[in-house]
Amino acid sequence: MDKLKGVVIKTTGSWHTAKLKSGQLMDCTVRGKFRIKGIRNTNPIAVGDVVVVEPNPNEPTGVITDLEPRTNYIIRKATKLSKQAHIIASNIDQVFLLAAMAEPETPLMFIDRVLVTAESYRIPAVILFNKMDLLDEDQQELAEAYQYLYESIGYPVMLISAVSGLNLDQVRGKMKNTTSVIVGQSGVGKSTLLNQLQPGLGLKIGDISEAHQQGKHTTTFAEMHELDFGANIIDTPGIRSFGLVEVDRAEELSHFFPEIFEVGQNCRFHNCTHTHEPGCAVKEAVENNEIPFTRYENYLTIMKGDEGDKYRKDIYAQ
Ligand SMILES: Nc1nc2c(ncn2[C@@H]2O[C@H](COP(=O)(O)OP(=O)(O)OP(=O)(O)O)[C@@H](O)[C@H]2O)c(=O)[nH]1
Ligand SMILES: [Mg+2]
Ligand SMILES: [Zn+2]
Repeated sequence: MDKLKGVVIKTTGSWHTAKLKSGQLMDCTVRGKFRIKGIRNTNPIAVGDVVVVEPNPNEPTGVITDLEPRTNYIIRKATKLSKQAHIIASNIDQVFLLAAMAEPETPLMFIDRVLVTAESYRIPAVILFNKMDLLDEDQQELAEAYQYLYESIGYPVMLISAVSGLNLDQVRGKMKNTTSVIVGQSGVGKSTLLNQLQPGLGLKIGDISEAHQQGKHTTTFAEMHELDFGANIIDTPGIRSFGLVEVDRAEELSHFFPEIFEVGQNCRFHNCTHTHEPGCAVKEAVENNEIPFTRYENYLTIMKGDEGDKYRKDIYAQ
């Protein structure tokens, strides 16, 4: 039978749902081995993959026989201690990082690690602060300060509420005509936001645990949704740990902090790590409040690494 081309919109264990050119959805298994050079990934096929499908005779199912090269992908660790990686999504134009000032509060460290990962894959990132309807005046001011902080670096930031509808038109505008992935901790409202953007989508939504102020990992598989205003959005399960960024030399980490990289051009040493060197323009800029202190602090934390291995920076998001 003829082979068909499709995009994977959902993967659950050994079954993958491909959307074929005709618009038809087909559940498929995989034949063959698909590996990414240099990483050990637990899932051979991810949401966003462009695949070749061979339909099974006399059945509505098919077999994925080929995978087109991915333009990009984002990965997370398969489990906290594992050296294996799980591909969250591939072939994406944009990452929407959904954060919240409350219930659960997103640490800036989480935001910075996600941004580093997005930079390392050269995928533009947009930051959304959700649940603005829950905030008192002081918290709102803090959210505005964070908006200023990240916008001054160059990241678009939107203060939104998936419940009240605040600024969702801005979000739609940014999503339109793209394939984007939405990531964030469990409970920040990723699925709620998509349900609001597209009434009737009917994604499952979880509670926030009162004891821990965390979500309950309601979304368990990544899935791509085609929204009527013209956007493909991949909803993902809440993440604790994000991708892995491998840097060959310590000074490379600053490539993923755009403002540190820019100022770092003026350091005395071209291979300055901005930690201890004399004539460091970055340290001076931090002292003069030209580089946000929280960003520099998080740069140092990531630089130190979580596993003590100098050349391997594991980017945990909490
Ligand atoms: N007050 C308020 N609550 C919100 C908002 N957005 C989401 N929530 C609530 O937050 C809780 C978690 O929402 P979900 O959409 O399930 O969160 P998620 O990010 O998809 O979580 P996982 O699927 O577990 O990763 C639900 O009780 C939502 O009603 C918001 O803007 N304001
Ligand atoms: Mg969800
Ligand atoms: Zn320096």
